[in-house]
Amino acid sequence: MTLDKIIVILIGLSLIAGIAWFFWGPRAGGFRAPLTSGGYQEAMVLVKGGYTPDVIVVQHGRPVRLNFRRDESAACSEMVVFGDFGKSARLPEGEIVAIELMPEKPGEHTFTCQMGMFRGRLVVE
Ligand SMILES: [Cu+2]
Repeated sequence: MTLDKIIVILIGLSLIAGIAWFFWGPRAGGFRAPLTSGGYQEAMVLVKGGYTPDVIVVQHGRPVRLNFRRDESAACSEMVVFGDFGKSARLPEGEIVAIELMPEKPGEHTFTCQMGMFRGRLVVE
């Protein structure tokens, strides 16, 4: 096999890998919480078989308010826990429960149901 054939094969493989990454790779982005009146970065999170959106992007140094609305009765999702912030809340079905956080520095924080089956991420930029 000559060098140019090897190069062609390598280019082909990297193209295939790029296409696979594009379709099946982790989704970049997430929901960017907009700044609302009062200076909060605010997002609604639907709780139903998981968290929607499950990735919420905020800026550090500004308060965050996440309004959870639980639309199911499964006991699994009854609590939401932000371990890194030492916060948790009960989510009565059909009610909007606000959780306020202050992300001081960039990083990633997971939030889960009390058993850790539902998972979401707060990405702080
Ligand atoms: Cu659970």
